[in-house]
Amino acid sequence: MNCLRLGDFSLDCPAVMGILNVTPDSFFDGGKFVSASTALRHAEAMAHAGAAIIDIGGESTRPGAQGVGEQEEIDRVIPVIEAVSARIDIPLSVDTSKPGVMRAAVAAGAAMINDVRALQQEGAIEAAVELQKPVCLMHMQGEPRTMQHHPEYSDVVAEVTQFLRDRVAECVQAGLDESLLLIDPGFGFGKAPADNIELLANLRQLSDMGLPILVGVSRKSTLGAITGQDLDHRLPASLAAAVMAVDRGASIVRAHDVAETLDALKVARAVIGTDEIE
Ligand code: 7PJ
Repeated sequence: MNCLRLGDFSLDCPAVMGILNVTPDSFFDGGKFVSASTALRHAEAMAHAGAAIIDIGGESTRPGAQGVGEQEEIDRVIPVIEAVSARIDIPLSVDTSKPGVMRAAVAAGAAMINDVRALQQEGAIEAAVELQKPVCLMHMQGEPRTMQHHPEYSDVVAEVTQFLRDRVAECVQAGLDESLLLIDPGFGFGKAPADNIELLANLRQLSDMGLPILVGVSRKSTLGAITGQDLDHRLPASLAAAVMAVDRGASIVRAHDVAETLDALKVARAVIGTDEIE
């Protein structure tokens, strides 16, 4: 069963998107894969472990993170995208909000754009329309530097759903076909643990929009709040959350631990059957 075409690739869903942060400050793997050669090795390991996509990011969006300039982000991600796309036959996604980074990344071989700001940065929609690549639109309340200070919702599920509906409508109106869009509730982005849990429990409501759902739950702090485990001990909790998300309609799970997540999704796929996964 295919859930998304990425250029020459069609994905079998539920699929794992492996995370490759080329940042000095990401919350779990910050600083580990900054050079192109270590990044390439990690990308190869994730591809070997069964990742369907590798998501490459040069700006940390962890709570409290400061932004980086466009040129610095380009200098971080482009050599890695070039090195990985030259060596590994796997679609690459670029985790960015900046139009200049989107253009440079696609020119270097990226097949998809993953934007935690849902193309709201100035010029981002125009860049995406020009590039005509699949785009993941994610919900975030506020900005990374301050988003965890006072997240506030009267109905988190309704508000996130409405935001994504509005963004999809604006993107379609601007010239992006719906078939190029994915949606993501943005776990941990301006949300308290109770908000994240409510969103995960009600993820099905997002599938009414008829678009593939991407989720990122890997090692996030809500899992720490639930289990009491620190970052290094959140893999079992991450796998449980991934399976819950797929059971509620998620097509792509963004994860640090590719082999383990893929095994968990295979069990979900065997039990749920692929037909029910849109
Ligand atoms: C997400 C993301 C997510 C999407 C990050 C981390 C924090 N992109 N980028 N969804 N999280 N689409 O790596 O856990 O949840 S950065």
